[in-house]
Amino acid sequence: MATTTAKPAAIEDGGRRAVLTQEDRRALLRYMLLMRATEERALTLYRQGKVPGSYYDGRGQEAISVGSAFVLGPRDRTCILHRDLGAHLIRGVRPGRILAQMMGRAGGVTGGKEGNMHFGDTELGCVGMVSMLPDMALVTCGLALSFQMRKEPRVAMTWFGEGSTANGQWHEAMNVAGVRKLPAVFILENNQFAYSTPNEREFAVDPVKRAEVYGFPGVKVDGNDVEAVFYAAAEACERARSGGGPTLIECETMRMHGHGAHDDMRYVPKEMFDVWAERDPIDRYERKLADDGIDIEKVTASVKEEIERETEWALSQPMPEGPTALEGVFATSDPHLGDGNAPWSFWKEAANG
Ligand SMILES: Cc1ncc(C[n+]2csc(CCOP(=O)(O)OP(=O)(O)O)c2C)c(N)n1
Ligand SMILES: [Mg+2]
Repeated sequence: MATTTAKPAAIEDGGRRAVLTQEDRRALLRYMLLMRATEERALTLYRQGKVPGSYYDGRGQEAISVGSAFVLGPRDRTCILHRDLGAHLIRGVRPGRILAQMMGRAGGVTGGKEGNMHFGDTELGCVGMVSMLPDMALVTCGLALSFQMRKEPRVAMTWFGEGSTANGQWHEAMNVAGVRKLPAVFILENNQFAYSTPNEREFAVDPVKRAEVYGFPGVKVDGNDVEAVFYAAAEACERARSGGGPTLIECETMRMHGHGAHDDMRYVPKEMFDVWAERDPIDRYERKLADDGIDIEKVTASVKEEIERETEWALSQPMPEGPTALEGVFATSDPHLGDGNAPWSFWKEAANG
């Protein structure tokens, strides 16, 4: 059983050492702050009645999508779920496009079709989110299978909550990934609840242990420690790229808001909430980086400025024209996915030989 909580200091990726430079660490903090600022702004817009339907966020879980998506190379592909805004931001979706998406505006990622979380920028290597949980795990297997058949050293990564692991499709995805040794990385976000159902009513055995029965490693990390998530994901991506097959990474965390903005989460015991509030991933990382001499104020100020600018842009976007509702419903061309941004310094070095 390969379940571990150990954090490697540095791991190999494609024969090169996967380490985080100070610039990388500043970027990790910036993306977490950007995710939180975008979500806080979206919540304000929701309360102002500008976001139709409900609104879902990943408060408290920022270290997971940021730490894992940061590992990806440009040609890797993603299936991003509803608490993982950090992954969209890292791959290159601007906050303004996300805010416009939430408001159903023409400038949103889907051009005003759907709001909330059901989106993905195909040009940046992301499949649009499928709401039925956890069907994105199966789509991820399809992407990974195509990389394997073409003998390309690429990775497909997806994210899902612990509640999703109770569904049949999840087990089918794990099975095919294990049987075929697919280059897939599954990020399991255990945020203690599936809507109002707590962990003890969800499973009898920690879901990370299920990886073993499907024939691949399951790794458990502190999901509120962005570097722990990064190193676990880096190791998993290296395993996938080198033909070693999939990895399931369970990130232990807590959903610090209700399931959606309509949920007051009164079913969460106060003591439990308070314990997790002390472990806020952003506060923790700010303290760590400040101790290492990084100017936190500078990073915070640039995020604040960016979010103001992006909000202004999103609010200036018109509502879509009626006839556009009929466009893009079915694929009219080969739906190739484009490459995403890959901000980790490792990829710059790789490009420079
Ligand atoms: C098959 C299916 N059933 C129900 C839902 C409605 N739903 C959306 S999110 C959610 C909770 C999922 O819990 P979990 O997987 O732990 O993710 P979390 O919301 O906690 O991040 C539910 C029930 C759905 N999207 N798909
Ligand atoms: Mg959950």
